[in-house]
Amino acid sequence: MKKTTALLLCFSFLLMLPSCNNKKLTEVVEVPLPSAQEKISIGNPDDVKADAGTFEMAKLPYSYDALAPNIDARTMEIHYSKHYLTYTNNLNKAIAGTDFKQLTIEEILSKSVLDSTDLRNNAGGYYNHSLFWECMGPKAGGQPKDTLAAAITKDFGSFENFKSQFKNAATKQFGSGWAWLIVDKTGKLQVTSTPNQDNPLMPNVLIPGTPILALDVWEHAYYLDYQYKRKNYIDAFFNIINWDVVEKKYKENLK
Ligand code: MN3
Repeated sequence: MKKTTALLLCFSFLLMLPSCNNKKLTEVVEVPLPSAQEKISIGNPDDVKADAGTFEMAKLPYSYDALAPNIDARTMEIHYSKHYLTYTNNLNKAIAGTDFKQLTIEEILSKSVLDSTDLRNNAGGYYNHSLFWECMGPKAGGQPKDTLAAAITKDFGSFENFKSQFKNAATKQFGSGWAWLIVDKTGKLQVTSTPNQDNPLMPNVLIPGTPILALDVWEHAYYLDYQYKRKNYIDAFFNIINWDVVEKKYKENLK
């Protein structure tokens, strides 16, 4: 009797095996694929807000995907909503309870920010990115017009000369940093570059002046799309420079 029960149990078990296998196979097939909503996770820059503090994030004047294919949407989203947000929050923390709270960002940068690495990096990061966003736009690129075009020709010989100097400065900036078009204290246009989050308003720089065009050459600005090919990113930047904004800034700095 016991033997019969054991045999029956074995037989039942064997019968169950194919059914288990089938169930497993069905489960594998039924793993849900990511929905369209999960694949597209690009947010809205207007939803990103810095913590309460003296300085607010400059509004991104276009959507994250507006500069594609020159700068992809994911890079723009991470850059604006993570890197720039962090600089803004850390700048506000660094100046909380100090006299710097009464000053403009330009005044902070031109004063002794160099004494504090924290303030130097975050005030620089805040100012540099705020200008960078503004200098770019969809349906932009081409060449400057009118007053700025004439000034570029006067100070660089030609637009092509300016372009090659600017690209050279951006390419040769070793490691992380920025390339700039600035108006120096005599009103002349110059190209320069700075490391890290330094900028030409700071008292330590080789060529001081007021920036009117900024290019971020930190790897976080281009690595997802361009990897090590910084040169291709710099070339693409020229397709999205908003020359109307750059000219407006140039005119504000005319003596
Ligand atoms: Mn950056």
